[in-house]
Amino acid sequence: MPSFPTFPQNCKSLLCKHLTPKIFELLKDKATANGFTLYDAIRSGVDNPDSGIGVYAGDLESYSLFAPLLDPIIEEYHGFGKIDSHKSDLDPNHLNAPNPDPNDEFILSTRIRVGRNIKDMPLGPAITKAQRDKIEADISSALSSLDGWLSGSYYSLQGMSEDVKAKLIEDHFLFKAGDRFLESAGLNRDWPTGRGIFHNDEKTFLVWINEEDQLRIISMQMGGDILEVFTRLTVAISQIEKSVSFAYSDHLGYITSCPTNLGTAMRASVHIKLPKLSKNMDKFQTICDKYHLQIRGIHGEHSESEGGVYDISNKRRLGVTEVRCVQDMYDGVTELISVEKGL
Ligand code: ADP
Ligand code: ILO
Repeated sequence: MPSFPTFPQNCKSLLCKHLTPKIFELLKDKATANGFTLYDAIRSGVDNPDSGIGVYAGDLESYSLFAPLLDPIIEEYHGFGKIDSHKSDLDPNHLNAPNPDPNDEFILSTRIRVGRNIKDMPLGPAITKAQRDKIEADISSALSSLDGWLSGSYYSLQGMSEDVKAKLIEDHFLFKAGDRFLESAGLNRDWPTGRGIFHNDEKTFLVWINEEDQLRIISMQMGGDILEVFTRLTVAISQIEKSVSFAYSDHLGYITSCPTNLGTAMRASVHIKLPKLSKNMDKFQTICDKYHLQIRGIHGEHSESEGGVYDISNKRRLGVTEVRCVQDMYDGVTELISVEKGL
């Protein structure tokens, strides 16, 4: 095990904040049953001091074995304590979300995704190539048996032409290669084998296989009908759950490789045009903070905004239900639209 890492003075990651020499000494020689060590968990944040969080888990056991480091990070990110428990609610009837932009003036598109990982398998940072390939085969086969509007095809990344890949990424359907945070976490090993995307003809229901999580189940469409997008996602999840068992704990909800995704593993977002409000970033940020929202650029995390269009999504995922995640986004977006209109 390398020695206690040094971080630059301006480092703001939760890893840098919570990894004390005492915790490092306590955990440095521990490894999970899958051989995942403290250093494996923190490598991404050490290599990338501009990380917001900086840690990844290799398996469910990582969350208990490395709890002295991970619990305070989880608590600070989600406001969720060691003895709290997580509850799920995927019932669209509990969501109050009439389209906040019926004339399509502000919201370009809506996307809601959840991360899922296979029960009793290591997570991506600790998985072997054989295990990852098996997941690709099992999940793509389970997805190919879906019918009706859920039916679609699986496209493996390996066989995909560069043109098709570039178009899918440009159109916001496919993940990008080469993320340096995932690279250091060991999530890009054996790239591109074992990875791919399933989607229906309309590309309103998609599943990423073996990216940051083993499944990213996605519902998306143009415009602001958030309820329709959520409803489609809940139907898709329940159909997939008929043939696949996901990693879940009563305390942490759905288990994911990044602690920010624990719980619901849900990110509900809109791409929204806010050219006036975004000229006053302090005001924009204050409204987002009030509704627990995160601002991203339009090509995903760590990307920039273009033409006053932003990706606005729920920040909380653990200790709140799925309905609450979407409601946070909905309530905040409604206020953002109202403020933009008044400017
Ligand atoms: P994740 O959603 O899994 O956290 P990213 O932030 O990297 O991952 O986003 C993945 C892709 O989804 C990117 O191409 C991003 O632009 C696209 N995306 C996210 N939200 C929306 C949205 N509301 N409409 C269209 N595309 C979206
Ligand atoms: N490890 C990166 C990303 C954290 C949150 N995003 C996810 C789950 N993709 C960081 O610490 O900034």
